[in-house]
Amino acid sequence: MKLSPESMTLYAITDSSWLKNDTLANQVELVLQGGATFLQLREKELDNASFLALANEILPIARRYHVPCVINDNIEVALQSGADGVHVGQKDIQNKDVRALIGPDKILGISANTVQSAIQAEQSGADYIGVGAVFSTSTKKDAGHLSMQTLKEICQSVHIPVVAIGGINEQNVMQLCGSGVNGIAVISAIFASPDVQKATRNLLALSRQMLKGGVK
Ligand code: TZP
Ligand code: MG
Repeated sequence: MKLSPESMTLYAITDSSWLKNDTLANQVELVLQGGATFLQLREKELDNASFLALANEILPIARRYHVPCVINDNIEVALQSGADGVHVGQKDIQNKDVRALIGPDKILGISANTVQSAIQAEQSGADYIGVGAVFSTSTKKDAGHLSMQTLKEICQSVHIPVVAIGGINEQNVMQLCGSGVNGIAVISAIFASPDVQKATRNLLALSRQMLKGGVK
């Protein structure tokens, strides 16, 4: 199996716009030391060449920690960098067979926020589904809000791991208890934190607790 459900426990997504006086490579190293179980490079402001250069810099770091690293949206950058896979949204997959483009061995993550799109994503060869926004977030302006009921129904409708995303922080992780998700995906609660390593460690512990059903 190229993707263990456990790798979804704490899925960290980069956003260099939060960087202050550090490099993304250093911040990623701290996040991986903190125990993140999966990494996605999501850099909306970079052109192809800069995104590829960044991927080439970050991938060896993720490899040292044996953490899978996927590229957001950009199939070309994913293939050229030799990343572990790609994560795409519903708009990115319209009229496109991403599985055929990346081949059978790369990880394919697809965003879905309805039961129908989740089932379709699984049928299109997704290895996992990202579902959100489960809480309100200012990181992705066009992310529609999703009820806990829909989240549960999506988890029950597919056979692949589901990771919840959107506005997740230390205060609300436990609300996902019993939803059926395999973990949490987080941008700002990690990368906007003054101490990314500590934030990662705390979120990892909380996610594990949530997955166990809330028992410490
Ligand atoms: N997709 C749905 S919500 C979201 C994405 C990429 C943003 C998540 O960012 P944050 O900062 O963890 O709310
Ligand atoms: Mg996208």
